[in-house]
Amino acid sequence: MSRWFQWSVVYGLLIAVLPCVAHAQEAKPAETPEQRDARMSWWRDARFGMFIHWGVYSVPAGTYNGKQIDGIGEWIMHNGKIPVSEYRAYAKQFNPVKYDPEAWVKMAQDAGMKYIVITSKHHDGFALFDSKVTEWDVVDATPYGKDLLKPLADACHKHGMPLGFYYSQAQDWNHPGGAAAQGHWDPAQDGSMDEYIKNIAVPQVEEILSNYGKLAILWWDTPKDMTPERASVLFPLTSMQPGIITNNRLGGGYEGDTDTPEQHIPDTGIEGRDWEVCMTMNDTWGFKSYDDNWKSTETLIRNLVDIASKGGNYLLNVGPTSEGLIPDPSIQRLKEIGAWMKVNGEAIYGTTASPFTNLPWGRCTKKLTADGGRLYLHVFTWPADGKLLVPGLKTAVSKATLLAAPGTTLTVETTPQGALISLPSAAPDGISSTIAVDLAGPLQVAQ
Ligand code: JFZ
Repeated sequence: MSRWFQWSVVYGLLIAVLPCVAHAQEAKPAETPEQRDARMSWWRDARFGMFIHWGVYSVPAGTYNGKQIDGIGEWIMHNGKIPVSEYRAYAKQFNPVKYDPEAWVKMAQDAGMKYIVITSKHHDGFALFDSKVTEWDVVDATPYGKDLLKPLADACHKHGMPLGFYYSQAQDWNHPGGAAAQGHWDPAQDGSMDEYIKNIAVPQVEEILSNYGKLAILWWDTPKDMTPERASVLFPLTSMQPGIITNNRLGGGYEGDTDTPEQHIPDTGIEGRDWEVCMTMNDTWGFKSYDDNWKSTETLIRNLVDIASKGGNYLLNVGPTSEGLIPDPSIQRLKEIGAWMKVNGEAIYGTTASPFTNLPWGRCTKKLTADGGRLYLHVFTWPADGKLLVPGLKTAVSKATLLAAPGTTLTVETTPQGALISLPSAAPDGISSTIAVDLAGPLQVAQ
């Protein structure tokens, strides 16, 4: 069993077992379920966000000393066991002169993404912001010399795009005492983790929560060696941003607001939890010059539909280059997803999970009201005979239309097996075509 898999199992267990330990510590006694629902509602409606992994690792871009280093690009220092001094030298080549945060926000919006989460500091300890507690940041260590988060925050606030920061609170491969998944490989990394938390993690979390205006999300990551005591000095800082949403990766038993399945889609929703699948478009979060294993737009759109049909969010990643450019294959996919969202977005935003367990032809999302509401049928496999059975649907249908052709009305027949919808011979969209089904009364589905 690989070390990585072992670590993943341990990490998964930690997330699962520890909440009972510290849940009481984190519960916001003042927050009622209704208040929590109000705090989460924009996020639940959003369904789709952009993840940005950016940092000095985009300079080596997967290659060290002429060798391609296995694994995800932002882990090159760890996987290549690169000494601190050698890794820091890469910062001299990190010069994102082509960085255009306004364009990034517009790209996300045009793709139908409703929030952005960017790495403020990843495991390599490099801060994309002007930190007063270290020289290992974009202002002091690079020729670029300017804070990268500030212009992005300004652009997000200007365009009404909720912004989140990812922060690696435990792993830090450059500051003494920071944790490392498989232990330190350079004596320069050695030191007290409690000193690291006190002198770097706590003040930097305060910086990112204080200096960039309204922050919607704090995305903790990898709670390596994070005890309840250590986590208990970090979690309270989030009260600096009222309403902020946090995830389940702080550690120390703090389960936060959202679960974070990574690089896979759970078979079903996660009972009683808000959850968000984070995923790369190729195989790396941070830019790698030779990772061309791009998922198709079909896969990405069907992932979004599948996740929404289970009640989750999709946080889809881009990994910009050291010049500040999002790779063209990512841009292309975002454009194609955006074109699909223009027609079908209402079937994703503000929807809740499917009432059906298995639809052989695709997925379902829904927007229910007290007297009925609307089902959205996402048809991946268009029926050759033009007949689509919605198995078990017992509620009468008042109207059925194609989102791609809102003027059309589809014929619906009620059968003992469910509702049978007559469809045109050709699917409006080869990836996923959406049928809006208005219910004539409260939803009833035979199980
Ligand atoms: C973490 C980071 O290490 C990675 O670089 C990236 O930022 C990703 C979004 O988050 O990766 C993880 C975290 C948790 C698990 C696996 C990879 N896990 O629980 O198995």
